Amino acid sequence: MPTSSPAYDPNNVFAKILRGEIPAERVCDSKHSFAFYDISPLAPIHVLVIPRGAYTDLHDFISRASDEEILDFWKLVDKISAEQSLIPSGFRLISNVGRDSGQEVPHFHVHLLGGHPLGPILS
Ligand code: DGP
Repeated sequence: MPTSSPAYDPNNVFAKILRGEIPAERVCDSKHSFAFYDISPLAPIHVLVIPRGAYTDLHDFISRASDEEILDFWKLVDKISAEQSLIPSGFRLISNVGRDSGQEVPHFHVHLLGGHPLGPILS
């Protein structure tokens, strides 16, 4: 795995979860990725999927992670959507990137939301 970028804050809350310093309700995991329930769910099912590597956001992840890490990550997202019975009813993936998005935690993550009708994305 590559070393972290200068902008990566190793004390962000998801880095602490990965190090086991604070608890999280695990959903499942893989060699390079980890999934857990959001502490403030916005839907009946609200899972966060993160890479184990130190990446700040989507761009950082895609530009620095190995193809193996990237494939592992998206395969885990897909596996969770099936395991949580979100297929065929549907679900939503969101990844906030940077200040304008309101990204709170500077460790790349995808929100996987579902379990009821979600309504228009910009409502
Ligand atoms: P974002 O705004 O995209 O950076 O979303 C960060 C999400 O992380 C937000 O929905 C709340 C969640 N979150 C923050 N701190 C914790 C925590 O300590 N545990 C868990 N499980 N989720 C957290």
